Amino acid sequence: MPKKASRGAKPPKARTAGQSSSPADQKSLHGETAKTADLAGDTVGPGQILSSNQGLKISDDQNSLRAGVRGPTLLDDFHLREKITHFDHERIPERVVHARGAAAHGVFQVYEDLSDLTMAGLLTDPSRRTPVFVRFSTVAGSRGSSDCARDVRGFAVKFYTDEGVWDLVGNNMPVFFIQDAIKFPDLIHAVKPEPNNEIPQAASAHDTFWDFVSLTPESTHMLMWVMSDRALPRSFAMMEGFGVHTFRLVNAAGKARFVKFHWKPLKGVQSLVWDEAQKISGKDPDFNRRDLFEAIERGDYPEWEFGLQIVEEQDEFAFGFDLLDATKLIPEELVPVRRVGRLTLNRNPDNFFAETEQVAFHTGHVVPGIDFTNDPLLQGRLFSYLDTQLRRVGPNFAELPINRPLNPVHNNQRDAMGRVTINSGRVSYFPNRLGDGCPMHAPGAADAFVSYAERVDGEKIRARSDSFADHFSQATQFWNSMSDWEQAHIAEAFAFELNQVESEDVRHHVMNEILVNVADALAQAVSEQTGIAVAPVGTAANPTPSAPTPSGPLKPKAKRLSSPALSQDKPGDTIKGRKIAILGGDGVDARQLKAVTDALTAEAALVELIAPRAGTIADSAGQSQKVNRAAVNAPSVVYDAVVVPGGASAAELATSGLAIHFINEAYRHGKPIACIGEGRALLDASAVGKVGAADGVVVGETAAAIEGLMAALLQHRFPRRAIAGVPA
Ligand code: HDE
Repeated sequence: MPKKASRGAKPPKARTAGQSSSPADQKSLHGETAKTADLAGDTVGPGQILSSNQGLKISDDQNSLRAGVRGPTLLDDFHLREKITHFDHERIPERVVHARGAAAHGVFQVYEDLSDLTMAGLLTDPSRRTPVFVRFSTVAGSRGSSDCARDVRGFAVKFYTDEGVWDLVGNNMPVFFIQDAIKFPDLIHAVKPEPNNEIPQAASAHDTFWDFVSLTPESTHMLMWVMSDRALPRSFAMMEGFGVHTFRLVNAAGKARFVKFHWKPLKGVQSLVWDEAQKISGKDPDFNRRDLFEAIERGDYPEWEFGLQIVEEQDEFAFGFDLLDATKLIPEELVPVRRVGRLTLNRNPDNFFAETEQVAFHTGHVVPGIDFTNDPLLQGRLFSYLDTQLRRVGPNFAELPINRPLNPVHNNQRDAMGRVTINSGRVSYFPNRLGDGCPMHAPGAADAFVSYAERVDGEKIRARSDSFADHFSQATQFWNSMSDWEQAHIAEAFAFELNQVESEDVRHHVMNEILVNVADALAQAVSEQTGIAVAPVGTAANPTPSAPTPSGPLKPKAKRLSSPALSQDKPGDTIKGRKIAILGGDGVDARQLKAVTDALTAEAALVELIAPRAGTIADSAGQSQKVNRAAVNAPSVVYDAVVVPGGASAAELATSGLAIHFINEAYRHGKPIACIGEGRALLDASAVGKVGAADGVVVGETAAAIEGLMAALLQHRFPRRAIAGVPA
């Protein structure tokens, strides 16, 4: 076995744990010849000679074997056949959902001993650094789709604990569309591209999705999240994560409590805006993936605090909703999130396929001290994930380096496609005498898993508890908790999606069986932007509901619900990792350029100098400055803010359509704009110049402009700007 520290402990490019990578294991696999084999991986390096998979040195790999230089290729070219056939088989099935993702290694450490709550070793020993592998994903799109689709983000964490692997397979939203796993194939069929023409890719803005949700009122709360800016994370490092279901923590005395798991990003929760996200999808479809990779490469490690919401068993029914219902969250104001540990991602995968693609999460992977509840969504997931890995990665998926536990595996499972372990001996059954009764059971061992002995008693029925029936109150709570601009973005998102829907029937039902039950203001705003009339159920225009499980209208007291913790309208406390464009050119003011660059990099923000062409420019002091990107390669949408220094370049930029577009677009997307001295010429030439003073638009001399810029960056975006007259 590899040393534990080799998995994500710290940047040194330690190889991902692989049972066969250590000399001891090589020996057990291949006897004395093992020293030549390194099954854990092969890095291209000096002195290596090209060989076939059979170990044969290859003299020429660029010309196939032919009969004469212009003759046919010969069938006995075994090297050509091996190379091409291996290539033909390079792809494995993409994930049926969450196909597009990016991942990183890291480490988790708990702050204090939580043994009062759980016996899980990773949560009781503050000195333990548990290696992790975390994969973020979008749900609906294919592997090659854009990062910035409006969608839920997966947030799946594999903890390689001393007691075995724990997979916490969560999302960046705390609730889900459906209450029962049996509906999942329907939900996914509805949201995926339509089956007749495979359109649209990675988008919920089409008829089948809205048809389904209009008939599934339990999805309303989740719809609110997906139509909010939470569905457009600025960075994986700037989104929250949630275990979604209610789980159980069990301590060594056997006492259980309910728990909701949270991840709180130390960079704060920040989003894109919809127009920006759509444009990034074309300009840089790898936007979030690139951000994650580059941040880790430069040592700006994404971090989250791990949070627990604990509910005592006797309080199971204290909330007015069912803890087993995954369409509900527990407001943080009712049960505070206790921050108990930290996750740090500090190493990029070496190989996307071997790690990010082949990693196989399974909600059934828990460790002693963590257990399930009867949430019917979770219960379905418990078999779905194992099933999907068997099909997608294969029956021996758990043997792959990225999926292996740190501790040894001994059992009587054998064979199947792609088996790596060479089990010796003749015993592969239990009970046995020939193998000394091994591998033995561990009934009394403190670190053995024993399911929580929950009492289960019930009739075999297909029915849902009445306590799952209120589908609108928490949707309204979400709406009530939003600031004015967040509500505006939600209404605009519903309108955008419904304007893509062709069926008037579907549009009508979404409005009159879903939105009217969330909030009048929401229904009204969407109606104005879509032309769909508001005609609630029971009125002459809409006499009967069509949803088979109507929740009934909004409960009057829900109108007062609010959970301020849900709003993103909070200034951040760091600008680490934000990307700022400096628009320059020959003659750019040298002192201003240096001052603003120094101020931003001192705060670990990223600065890119953009000029009309790549290469270098000469600043006002005659010094050569490296251009990071040529203007045509540098759209405003991939930056968080823009700075225009003075100098001779400013007047030239003021005549550039690209530069004017850059400013207009950054303004529309609410981004900080800072013009230093003569840099204001570009602002005046843009449509922003006609708007007059606006939040987050800073004009001044060097020190004042930098001060204003830094404050504006902490605010992230200025979504209340008047943008109607600004084209982009
Ligand atoms: Fe998943 N989900 N899911 N899901 N899910 C998969 O497993 C499934 C659900 C989530 O980065 C699949 O390996 C069912 C909720 C993430 O590899 C599959 C149901 C939550 C990932 C599957 C749900 C999630 C998946 C597809 C309804 C948040 C990506 C490929 C009961 C708590 C993991 C795979 C990765 C992936 C099934 C609902 C999160 C098919 C049946 C709720 C983050 O097994």
